[in-house]
Amino acid sequence: MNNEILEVIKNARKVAILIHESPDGDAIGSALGMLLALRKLNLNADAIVKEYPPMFKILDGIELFKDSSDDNYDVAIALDCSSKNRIGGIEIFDNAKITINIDHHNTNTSFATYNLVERGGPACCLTLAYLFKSWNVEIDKQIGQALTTGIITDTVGFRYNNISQTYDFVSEMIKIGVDVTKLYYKILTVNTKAQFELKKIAQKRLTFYHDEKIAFTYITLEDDQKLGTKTGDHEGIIEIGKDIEGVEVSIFARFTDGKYRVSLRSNNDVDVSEIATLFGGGGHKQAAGFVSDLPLEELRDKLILEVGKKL
Ligand SMILES: [Mn+2]
Repeated sequence: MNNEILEVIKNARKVAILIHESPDGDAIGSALGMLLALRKLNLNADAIVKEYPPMFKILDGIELFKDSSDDNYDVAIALDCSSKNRIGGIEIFDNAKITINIDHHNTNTSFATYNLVERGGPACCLTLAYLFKSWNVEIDKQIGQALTTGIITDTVGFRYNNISQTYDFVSEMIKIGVDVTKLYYKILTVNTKAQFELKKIAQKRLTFYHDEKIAFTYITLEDDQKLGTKTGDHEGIIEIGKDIEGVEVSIFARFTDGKYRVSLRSNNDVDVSEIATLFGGGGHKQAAGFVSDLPLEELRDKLILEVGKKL
């Protein structure tokens, strides 16, 4: 599969690199890592990313991203997307003759011509690290910084899905000069002012269910408008409930684009990707999500009921 993908990309006139909407560090790191790797191979590629949280501006090379493109691409690569409807720039994907899907979500629907899916892997960026090695592309400091970003964010600072390969890779990256401490602080630890205020609101509203094994909280459109919230400011809210002793499942809902976007996190045995799938979404065993048209109370009640069945 790895070599087939390389052949397809080498024969392309121009390659489009696409990621999911509301991109996180893994999506952004994957797009940047892939773009830089293809440049090393002297291939013609664009990474088309409409918008991303400003903290990622510290990544070397991110200025190469295009926010839109009218170009024609014969090959399109979707990175870190569990299903086709998650892709930002779907029309570019649909217009490409050959499509490639590289991902690590359990629930990936294998939607492309070529599918390289490491189900349950800690980050798409780690999947790419192995792919680039198999292509004999040297992972230099710049590519390493991009890929490490995805690993730090998708494992939420090495808290989820710990496997030895993650540490082996990050260790290699430290050896070639990637500043992991700085990335960790700038991308994961530091809060924007709006993020801090949102966390205060979410903490105050947090409610427990089922013997305090489920934690639920939410942010309204009014909260976001009042605080001038930007992409990325909701990061870390789901962890408030998750990090409370005895909580098995943490739920966070926020209203955006006319719908509720719901995130789920599990501390132990509950597979939240199964719950997200019931509501039309997907994800991983410990981290999943979906969007819903339901009003907040109804959504909350249905979710508590379904999660309760799994406890
Ligand atoms: Mn990911």
